[in-house]
Amino acid sequence: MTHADLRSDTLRHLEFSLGKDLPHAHVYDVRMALSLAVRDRIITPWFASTRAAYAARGKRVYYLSMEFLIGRLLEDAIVNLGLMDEARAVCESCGFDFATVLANEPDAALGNGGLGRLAACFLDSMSTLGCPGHGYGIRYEHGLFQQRFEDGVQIEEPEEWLRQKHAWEFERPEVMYGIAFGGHVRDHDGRRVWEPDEQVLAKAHDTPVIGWRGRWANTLRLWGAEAVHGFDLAAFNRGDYMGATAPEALARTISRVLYPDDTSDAGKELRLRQEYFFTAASLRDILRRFCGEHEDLAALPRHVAIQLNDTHPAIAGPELIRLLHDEHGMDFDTAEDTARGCLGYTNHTLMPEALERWPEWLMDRVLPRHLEIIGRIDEGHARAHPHRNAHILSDGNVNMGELSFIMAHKVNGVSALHTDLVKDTVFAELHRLHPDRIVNQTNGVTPRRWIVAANPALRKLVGDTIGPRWVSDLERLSELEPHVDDAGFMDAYAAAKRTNKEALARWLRETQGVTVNPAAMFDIQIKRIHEYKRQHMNILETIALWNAIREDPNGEWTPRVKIFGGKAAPGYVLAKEIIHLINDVGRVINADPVTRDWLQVVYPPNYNVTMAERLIPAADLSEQISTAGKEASGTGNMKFAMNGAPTIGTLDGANVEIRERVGAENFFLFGMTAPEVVARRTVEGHAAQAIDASPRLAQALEQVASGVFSDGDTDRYRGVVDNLRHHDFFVVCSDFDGYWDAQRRVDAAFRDPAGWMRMAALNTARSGWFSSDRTIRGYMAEVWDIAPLIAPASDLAAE
Ligand code: T68
Repeated sequence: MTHADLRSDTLRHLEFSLGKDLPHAHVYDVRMALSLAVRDRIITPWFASTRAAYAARGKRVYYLSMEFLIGRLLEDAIVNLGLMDEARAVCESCGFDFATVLANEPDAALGNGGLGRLAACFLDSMSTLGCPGHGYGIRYEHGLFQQRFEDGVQIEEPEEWLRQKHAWEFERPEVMYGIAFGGHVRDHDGRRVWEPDEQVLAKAHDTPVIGWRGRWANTLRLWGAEAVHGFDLAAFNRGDYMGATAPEALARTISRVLYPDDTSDAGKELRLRQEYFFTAASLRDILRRFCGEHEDLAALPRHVAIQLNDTHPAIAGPELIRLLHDEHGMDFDTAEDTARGCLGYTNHTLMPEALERWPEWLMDRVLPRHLEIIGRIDEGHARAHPHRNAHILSDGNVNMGELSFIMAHKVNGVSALHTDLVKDTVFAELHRLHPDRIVNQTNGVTPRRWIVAANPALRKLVGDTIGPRWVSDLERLSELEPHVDDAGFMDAYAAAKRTNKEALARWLRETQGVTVNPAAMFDIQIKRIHEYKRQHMNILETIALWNAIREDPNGEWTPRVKIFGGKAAPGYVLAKEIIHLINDVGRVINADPVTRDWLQVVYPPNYNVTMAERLIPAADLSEQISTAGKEASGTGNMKFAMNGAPTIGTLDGANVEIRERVGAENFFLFGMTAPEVVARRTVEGHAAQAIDASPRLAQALEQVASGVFSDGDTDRYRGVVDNLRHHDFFVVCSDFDGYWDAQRRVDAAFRDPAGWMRMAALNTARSGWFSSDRTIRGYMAEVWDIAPLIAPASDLAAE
């Protein structure tokens, strides 16, 4: 395909799909027209993949996730289709800057953080590998809230990504299911029959997901909620205009918002309804597809693998049993075994407050038949394991973790350490009863988005050095390793990093009005704000560093820009206090002429996928400093490493595996191990002890408490300070000195530019294992038992 084709298709869409001619086109029109022209090029491989999947009569994977944090899609599609140069030329020939056109696309924030972004990376890898499947989720009208700062305080505003037409989706009004809620269960001739009292329609919206070089495309199917009878004409005719639209508004609430909560179950009935809504619609769709091809429902596990992304779709177990038993007449035990044969469950957290539990009374009110089925599953499990001590139903609650475990044939953690902890802690008892069920699948990230699209400078250098095959076979990055001794390569590697840092500096100047020195170390911590991720430890270390520089302004310092990004759940008071503190500290430090050349703090608001794509390629240092045992895996840590930012971090989540692979000498380790953290917590007064032993920490805390950063207000940070001094569950105080020391090792290392760049390049060369292609291969072999339908891309001749 040539540039002329893409241009004429874009102009055709501009005219006939957007109703504009070029002289009057706005950047929106050009972006939409280009998106449609690119989308046209996905259709043929998409159809071909669908046909191939049907022809194979084999197995398909269904990835059920409440969240798909896909971000922008145009550049991704262009990159995968290899249309970069053409697309740029089209924009320029139309008089538009390519980057401006790409930036016009809203960032689809249909997720909170790691869990949602992982689902998006998995879709990309499944399409790249030719693993036939669908992603199933919710088409939220409002994605994760938009964050802005008012005097340093987080303000949440609604996200409006669907104000404009979504260029990538196909609405499927013919694929619509009625999803029932509430009511009662009655006995009819010895059969239990659910008589619900409410129905909401689930309508499908499909987005094709194209893999590398367009060799395969799967579908992301998102459900939108609609009313069965959307408009009450009688009410309207009576003049009750609000009442007339009430049924529609009520039904739509189900797909209205993404819960902005990545820590604890929202505890709301609406959340349970959302979970059932999309799970039930997806299962109906899966069975419809299966029944179109096969007769015998007992064969379901041979054709259907359903993966539960955390417990949010856990109701899939009882719902599938309900469909097979109540509606298709399969006997209960066979239905249960059949469902289990299809289901896999991925655990993403060990934090007790994040494990979903629903009160039985609520489950009974919303899903009465499901509660009965859950009771029967629990009883069956108890009969089979009389001495067990793990219950689905306990203390008036339905434990969704236990339900997911018992209803899945495989359960997985998301990093080696996390999987070990899953076996030893949350599911110790169930693991003892089912010793073969838990497997590990360490997370990964797609190099198409996180290197090829996000870091063109590095992409070019890698391609020029080792050829093009690494993109679909990331372990080939190891071929870069011999080149770290080649001065020419290392100069180019440093130049690529410098280019990215200058681009970030420009963006910070233009959008935040902040001037930073691109020669300074860009030290970045971007992730959801949470006590366990310990952004407050980072800002306390920043204060201590500021104090140290002020005491010895002529000392040997390393210039640093500390960059933060991330949102706090709106109801998480302490996390919001931490955001305020970072902004306050930044305001004071950035105004200090003594330290200005050495230390700056920057916190651009509204961190999202698009901002991550900008920040990660420009990073020198990756902050992965969670309390050991708390971060299930992390995926940002992998993106930083492959983009050449060494980690300062604890032995937590996938940091452990990153360190093993990049080499201990290319990783700044500090802090207690997971067992040491557990032991430390049992020491009475551990925080006070640690503060007493660390004058630096004591001083920084005292400055925060006494109002140095809050215009003398001694109340503002009472929450954070008191928590650290008296409680400190996340052992910030006990890890502080270790963190400080590691940061000084970082300073020293950064003062040797050649040594630092070597470390950065080795991080790139040795992080190929963290491709989500490797992760998906693992799921295919060990959880889904499915083979790809295309040959490995690495078998292809180089382009
Ligand atoms: C993250 N979990 C883990 N949860 O914290 C992270 N939770 O270590 C891991 O790398 C990542 O999952 C992928 O495995 C989350 O992101 C949520 O976002 C979430 C959302 C709703 C409710 C609970």
